[in-house]
Amino acid sequence: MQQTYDFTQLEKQIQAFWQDNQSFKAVKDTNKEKFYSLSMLPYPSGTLHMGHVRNYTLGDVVSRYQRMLGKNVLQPMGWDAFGLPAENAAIKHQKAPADWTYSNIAYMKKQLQSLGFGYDWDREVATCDDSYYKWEQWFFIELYNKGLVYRKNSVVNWDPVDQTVLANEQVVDGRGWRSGALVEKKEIPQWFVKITDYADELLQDLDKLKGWPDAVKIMQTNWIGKSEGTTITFDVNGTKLDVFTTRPDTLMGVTYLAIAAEHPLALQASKENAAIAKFIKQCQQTSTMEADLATQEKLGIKTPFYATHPITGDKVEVWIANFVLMSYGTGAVMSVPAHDERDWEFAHKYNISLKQVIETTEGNTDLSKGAITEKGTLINSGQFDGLDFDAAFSKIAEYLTTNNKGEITTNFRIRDWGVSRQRYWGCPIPMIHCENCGISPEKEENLPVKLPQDVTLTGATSPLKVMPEFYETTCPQCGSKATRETDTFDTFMESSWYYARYTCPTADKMLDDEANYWLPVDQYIGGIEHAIMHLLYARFFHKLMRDAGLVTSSEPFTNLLTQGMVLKDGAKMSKSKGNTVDPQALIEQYGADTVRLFSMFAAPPEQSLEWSDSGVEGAHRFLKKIWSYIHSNHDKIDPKYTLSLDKLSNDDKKVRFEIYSVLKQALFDFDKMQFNTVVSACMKIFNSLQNAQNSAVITEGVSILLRLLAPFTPHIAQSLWSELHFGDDILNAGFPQIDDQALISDNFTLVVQVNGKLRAKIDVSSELTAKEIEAMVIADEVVSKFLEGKTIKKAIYVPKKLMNLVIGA
Ligand code: ANZ
Ligand code: ZN
Repeated sequence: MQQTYDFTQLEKQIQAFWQDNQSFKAVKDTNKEKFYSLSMLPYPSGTLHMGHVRNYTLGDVVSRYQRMLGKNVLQPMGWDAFGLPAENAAIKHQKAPADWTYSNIAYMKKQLQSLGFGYDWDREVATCDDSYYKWEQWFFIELYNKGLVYRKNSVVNWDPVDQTVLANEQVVDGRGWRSGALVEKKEIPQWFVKITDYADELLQDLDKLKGWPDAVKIMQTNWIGKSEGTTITFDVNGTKLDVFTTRPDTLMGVTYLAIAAEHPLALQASKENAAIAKFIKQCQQTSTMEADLATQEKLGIKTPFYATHPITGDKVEVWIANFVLMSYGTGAVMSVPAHDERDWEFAHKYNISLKQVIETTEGNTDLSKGAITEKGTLINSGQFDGLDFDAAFSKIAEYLTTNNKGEITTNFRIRDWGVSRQRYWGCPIPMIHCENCGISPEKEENLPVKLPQDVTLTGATSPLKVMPEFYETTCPQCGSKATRETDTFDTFMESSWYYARYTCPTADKMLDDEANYWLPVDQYIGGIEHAIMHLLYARFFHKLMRDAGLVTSSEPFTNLLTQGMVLKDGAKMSKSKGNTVDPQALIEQYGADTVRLFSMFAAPPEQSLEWSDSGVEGAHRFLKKIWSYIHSNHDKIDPKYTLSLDKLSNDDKKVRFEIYSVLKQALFDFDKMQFNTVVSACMKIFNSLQNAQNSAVITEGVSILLRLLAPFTPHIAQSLWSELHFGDDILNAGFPQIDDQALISDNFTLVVQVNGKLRAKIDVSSELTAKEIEAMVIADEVVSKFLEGKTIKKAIYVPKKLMNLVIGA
C-alpha cells in the first residue's frame, strides 16, 4: 500500500475500474427491488458550477447507498439542450447553436465523469437530438388528435425594429435587448396544451405525494388556484352580466360592479365616450401580471350603465377598474367595499357607498380604516339574516339557481400552457399550414421534423423563417404546396418527459415496457426554482402519457428533495456576481472525493451551503488522516480475523460500543437524507478507532467506516476496500448492520460528588469492586483537584450510580 494519498492517480484508476466493470449499467431485473434515482438534468451552458456539484453528489450518494442496500439502481444523466443561451452564444461566437451545444456537452460530461458519479451513460439523452424530440412531436400530434391541443391568439413581446418576437428575458426595462426599441405587445396565433383539463387531478394528487416538501405542494396548490364560488347574473339593460364571487354571502352588500378594461361592456362604453376609450388604452399599456396588479394603484372610470341587483332589484353603478382581470372568472366582479380590501380602497377613492352585511364575533362596525374581511353572521340581508357563511353560501346559491340568476362554479387560476416560441433553437412544432385544408399535423412517417443545424444567426430573427428548404413542404391532406410552422416548442416540453425516456432511450417508440419497470422515479433531486413550472408540467405530462396508455402510474416522482443554494459570503454563487468557485480547479487540487465530501458535510441538503476554503481543506485532511491511519495499521487489518468477545479489553469493548452507537444513528440519518450528520458520524467512528487495540476490532471498525464513507467518497473507499482484501467491489459489499451485542454496554456512568456536590461523571466498568472504583475516582484528573490538601473521611457508594466523598480539612 502506498504511503501517501495520491488522489489523482487513485481516482483515475477507480474510474477505470468502474468503466471496465460496467458498474453502473442498469439492467431490468424483476427479481430485484428497483430504485430509480434522478437528478434534474443540466442545461449545457459550458462548465459545471458548484450548484451542479452539490445536486449531483446528493443524487450519487442516494444511488450508491441504495445500491449497497441491494437494490437494482438506475441513475441516468442527460442534457436539457435547447434554449435561448445557445442562440445568444451563437451570435456572439459566430458558431452554430448545435456546435456550441454539443461541444459544451462533451466538456461537461468529462467533468461529471471526473467527479465519479455513477451514471449509466448508455442511457444518456440530449433533448436536441432528433431521436429524442421525434417522440415529442409524435406525442404532440397524439394530443392534437385527442383535442388536447389548440391554437389561439396570444400576446407576445414584439420588437418593431428587429421585426421579431422577443422572449421575456430579452426585454430589458421595456426595450429590446439588441435594438433598444420600445417593445410592443402583439397578438399572434400560438399553440396551447390543455393543462386546465387536468387542473383538478393535478391538485387532488398532491395529497398522494407524501415524499414531497410541503413548500412545493403549497406553491403548486396556489398556482393551480382552485376557487369554489358562484357565478351571479346581473341584468344590464336587458343583457346579462356575469360575475364570479367566492363570497356570495356578501351579495346583499354589493354597491357597484367592476369590469375589466377588455370586457365587451367596457368596449361598448368606449364607443361613445372618449374618456373611457382613453382609460382603456391606458390600462392596456400597463402590466397585467397578477403580482403587479396587487400592488399598483387602483384606478377606474364610471360607465353610463347600471346593473340590476338579482335579489333586491336595486340599481348599481358599473365601473371599469384596472384591478379586474379579463382572464379570470368572467372578467367582472360584484364589489362589496365593506368586506373586500380592494373594493374598499376603490370605493374610498371614488366616493362610492358601503354597506355592512357581515357581523364578526368581535362586533366590529368600524369601516373607516378598511374592510371587515373575516367571515361571520349575515346582517342587513333580509331573508338571509342570521346565517353563517356556509349556510348563506348554500341558501343564496339555491335562491339564485331556482331564479335562473346564478349557479355554483369552480374556477381555476391556472391557464392553458402556451408552448409556441418564436425561436430557432428548439423542437420544431410538427404542424403544416395549407391554403386549402388549413392546419394539419405532419404524417407520422415523416417524423421527426428535423431542425436544420447548419445555420448562421445574425440577429434576433429565427433563421427558420427565411429558410424555404425548411418551411416549404406539401400538405399531408391534399398534397399541394404548404408551409411548415416555424415556431418551436417551449423547452419545458422536453424536460417534461425526459425522466421517462431514460428508461428506454433507444426504443423505436416513445416509451416501451421498461418504462413501467423503472417508473415512477423513487428519488428526484433538484433546485427549488423548479417548484412550479417544471414539476407541474412533468406531472401533467405523466398523466397525459398514462391516458395514452404509455405508463401505468399517475405521478412521476415519488420523493422529491429540493437542495439549497451554494453561497459565498452570504450571496448566491453566480457568474454575474463574480463569486464563483471553479469545481474543476478544486478537483485538481484536492480530488473529487474531497469536493464531494465537503459539499455533503457543510450543510443539510435542503439548506443553503456557505462556501468555505477551510472547510474544503478540513475534508481533505480527514481523508489524508484515514489514509495514513490505515497505512500505519495495515498489518492489523485483515478480514480473516474473527472477533472473540470474551477476549476483548474494556477499551476495545468501549470502542465497539461507540462505533455501533454512532452507526445506528447514521443509518437512521441516511434514510432521512441527513447526509451531513452521516459524514460527522464517519468522523466520530474514525476517532473511536484510534483507541482500538485488538486487530479484529480495528478490522471491523475500518470495514464499517469504509462502507459508510463509500457513497460520499467512493474512490478512496473502493481503493482501500480492495487493497485491504475486504472484497473486489465495495458496491457489492452490502451496508454495515447493527450488532446488538456491541450495544450492550458493560460500563456505567458513575456520578461523583464531593461533600454532596456534583463534581464529575465517570465511565466505569461494572467488573470493578467498590474499592477499585474508589481508587479510580480518587485518581481521576477532575476529582483529584477537589481533593487537594484534604483528607477523605468517608466514601459513600451507591452501586452502579453514585459515589460521594466526604472530606475535611
Ligand atoms: C365579491 C367579494 C366580496 C369577493 C368579498 C371577495 C370578498 P379567488 O379566491 O382568487 O378566486 N374576482 C373575481 N373575478 C375577478 C377578476 N377577473 N379580477 C379580479 N378579481 C376578481 O378570488 C375570487 C374573488 O376575487 C371574487 O370574490 C371577486 O371578489 C374577485 F367580501 O366577489 B369577490
Ligand atoms: Zn391541403
